[in-house]
Amino acid sequence: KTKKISHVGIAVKSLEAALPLYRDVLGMEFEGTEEVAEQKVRVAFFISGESRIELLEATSDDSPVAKFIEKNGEGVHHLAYEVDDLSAAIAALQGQGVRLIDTEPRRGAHGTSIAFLHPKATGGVLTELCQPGKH
Ligand code: CMX
Repeated sequence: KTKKISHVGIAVKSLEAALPLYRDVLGMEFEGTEEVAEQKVRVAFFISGESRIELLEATSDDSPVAKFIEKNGEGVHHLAYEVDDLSAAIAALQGQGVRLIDTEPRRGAHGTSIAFLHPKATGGVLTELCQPGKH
């Protein structure tokens, strides 16, 4: 069972170029950046009230984020929902025959444990499940 939206992921060409909009124009609290090497991305988190925005920048040409921007341009990349027990959530989805990108939890930003559902199984919305503080 999903809880709240953990964050909205937005693909950008440059974190530095996007930073002033989120921090200064929209007035969000900038939490800093982190490289998630396995995902070939660098991310920046912003807090907006009780919600989080994650900006994603590719760190290589074969990054999923680079491919996304090449195809669609910059924009909303994924929605992440928080769950209490990611392994149980993955097992439940598999039990319902849902196509997954990750059948095992893997490391996301901020020491979270994450798994992506395939956008073909979710009406074109790349969907992430996220368990805080697991990895
Ligand atoms: N939203 C919606 N659809 C997407 C998408 C996205 N963000 N990314 C890819 N797709 C679509 C593609 O348009 C493509 O559709 P068509 O077949 O109709 O052309 C299809 O999914 C397959 O995409 P692809 O790039 O051709 O195939 P890949 O398997 O190489 O990659 C995907 C697709 C979704 C598996 C890959 O983008 C992925 O693994 N994403 C999850 C990992 C990720 O994005 N990590 C960054 C975030 C890290 C974090 O939050 O910590």
